Amino acid sequence: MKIYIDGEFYDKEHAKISVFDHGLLYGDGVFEGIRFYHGRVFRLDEHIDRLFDSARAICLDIGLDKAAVTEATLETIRQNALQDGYVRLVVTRGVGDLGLNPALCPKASVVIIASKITLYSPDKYEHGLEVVTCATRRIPHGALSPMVKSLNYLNNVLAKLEAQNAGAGEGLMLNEQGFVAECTGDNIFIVKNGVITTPPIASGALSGVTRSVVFDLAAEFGIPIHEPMMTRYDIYTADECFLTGTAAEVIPAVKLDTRKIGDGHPGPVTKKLMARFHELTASTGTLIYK
Ligand code: PXG
Repeated sequence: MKIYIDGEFYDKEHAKISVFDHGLLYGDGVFEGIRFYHGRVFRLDEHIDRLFDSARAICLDIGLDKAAVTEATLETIRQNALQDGYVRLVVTRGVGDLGLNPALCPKASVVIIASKITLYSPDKYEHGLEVVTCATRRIPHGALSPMVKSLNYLNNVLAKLEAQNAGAGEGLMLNEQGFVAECTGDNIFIVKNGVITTPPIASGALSGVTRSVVFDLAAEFGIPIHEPMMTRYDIYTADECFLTGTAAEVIPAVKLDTRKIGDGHPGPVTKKLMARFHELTASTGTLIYK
């Protein structure tokens, strides 16, 4: 395995960063998770744009332009001769001292790992996930924007732990007001009376790249899609529910807090979106090997 660090490629054993890196000391940095299928990177430009927005939001100068980060990402996949997999793109504040001050970190570090990813089991795509509501609330905009895909994932990690301890596949996260935000690593959607609904970004959701693909597919299918503030009531009373994420793709959710959603089986709209999503990942994206 070849890993990119600041312009050089290293074997896995030698791919190391400093213990004085503020990404480690303070979670001071940003990241992206990107998928590639059949030699094409899916929605690469959207991921790069979000990375740069996340960096801008925390005053982090990546030190490379978008074209350079894009090329480094493609080259990392090529160095590993992969056709299908997952890219983890990490930008940290870089090496500083033991104080918080980011001004003492002269240069950001860019790390790119191309690998395989473990997905939910095929059984979950066929029969659907169980979701539980987490007591851990999504971080509020006033503390750290949940739109920043930062290296501070403790909020999500702790919520994921709750879900796992409850035996559920994913955890539903509410915001400080009790409105539905998203899941620990996925956005959430429902279908009710032929209309798709998902919480607005302002609720505390990440602006998911897969979420935006569902908006495109809804337009293609002529299905209305709305973004009102949502509560658990909306999910309990939905006809269908599904989650989206780079890792999860589009996956049905059939229970919330042990209650069946709809008839407790993946619904027709969810199945249609899953099928079309797979067509898109198989046929579109940035070519890796020219
Ligand atoms: N919400 C959060 C909090 C996320 O971290 C999504 C939604 C979905 O966004 P995309 O752009 O991927 O459609 C994410 C991204 C994991 C894992 O191991 C999940 C994500 C990122 C990194 C790792 O489950 N999800």
